[in-house]
Amino acid sequence: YQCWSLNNQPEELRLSNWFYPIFKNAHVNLTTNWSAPVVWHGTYNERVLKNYYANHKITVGLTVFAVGRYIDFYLSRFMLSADKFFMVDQKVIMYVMVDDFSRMPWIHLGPLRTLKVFEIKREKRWQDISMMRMKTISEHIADHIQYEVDFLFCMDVDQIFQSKYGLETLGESVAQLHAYWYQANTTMMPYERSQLSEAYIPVGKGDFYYHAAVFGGTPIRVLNIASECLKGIMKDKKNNIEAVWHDESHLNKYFFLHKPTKILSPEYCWDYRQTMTSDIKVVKLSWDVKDYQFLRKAM
Ligand code: 2GW
Ligand code: MN
Repeated sequence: YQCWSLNNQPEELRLSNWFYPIFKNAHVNLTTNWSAPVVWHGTYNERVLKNYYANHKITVGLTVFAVGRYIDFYLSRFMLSADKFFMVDQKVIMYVMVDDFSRMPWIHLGPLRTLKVFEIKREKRWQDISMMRMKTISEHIADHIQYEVDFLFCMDVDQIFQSKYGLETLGESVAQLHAYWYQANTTMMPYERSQLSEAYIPVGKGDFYYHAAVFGGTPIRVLNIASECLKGIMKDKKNNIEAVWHDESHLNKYFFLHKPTKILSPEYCWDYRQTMTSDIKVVKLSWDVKDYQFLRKAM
């Protein structure tokens, strides 16, 4: 099959070496029309990746936010599962942003894992808790994260790692296919459709619907993603409009304008409430439950 040479991938990591579409499935794309790999379980060679990174030591960052009840409900499960499955045998720095240090769970992480906890102020509206993550992420990358890691992931806290989430996911800019929309036609996707919003994508345009629960890349690219999204969010605020899916709408606009260099299959952020199709071989990360009764109780 074709040998793709990937922008910014070292020679040894050309697709022909680590990415092999042995898993042929008529329903799913293995590469995009701009030649970015769509990583499914079975399309990558773990041994090749491991050997390569044995000689090219890296550190991977992971940002996660927990504000209010989300600290008590989700944070431990997220962190403990990440400790076990996220970038096994690689150096990891978890950046945890909470609105209350005193409720930070006391968690022992394995070797090769470091924890940095930051206190952030709590936004009043939940939409802002979600959207303003883009501001905090930008500030922290500019301040220190860019000097500390080679790759960075930004994730929602309401999810649990289920199996190895590894080196195959690394890239310059990485986007996550949304579990609900990966088989849909772009006209159906819940992009922002108002021209008044910075997140506007016209009907008939768009590539995929990406899930904002996971995005990543090199720190400089993630800084660009987050600061561009924040720009859109703030411009919308000035114009008194809010995109239908908040930061996710702006992220989709960003990846529409700046195509991701790697895309992760829905196995990398699966919702078990969805019917499992034969496409889904191994779930790496799954949505946690939403206990609205508990989560909505005032603090
Ligand atoms: C969010 C919604 C309603 C009530 C509370 C919160 C909330 C969110 C909160 O009380 N505390 C908190 O820490 N958060 C953070 O924001 C947390 O990191 C969480 O994972 C993230 C996004 O909120 P979440 O996960 O409840 O929203 P989802 O699962 O519907 O997320 C998708 O849509 C969001 C925008 O509406 C974001 O784009 C998100 O990235 C998407 O996955
Ligand atoms: Mn979520």
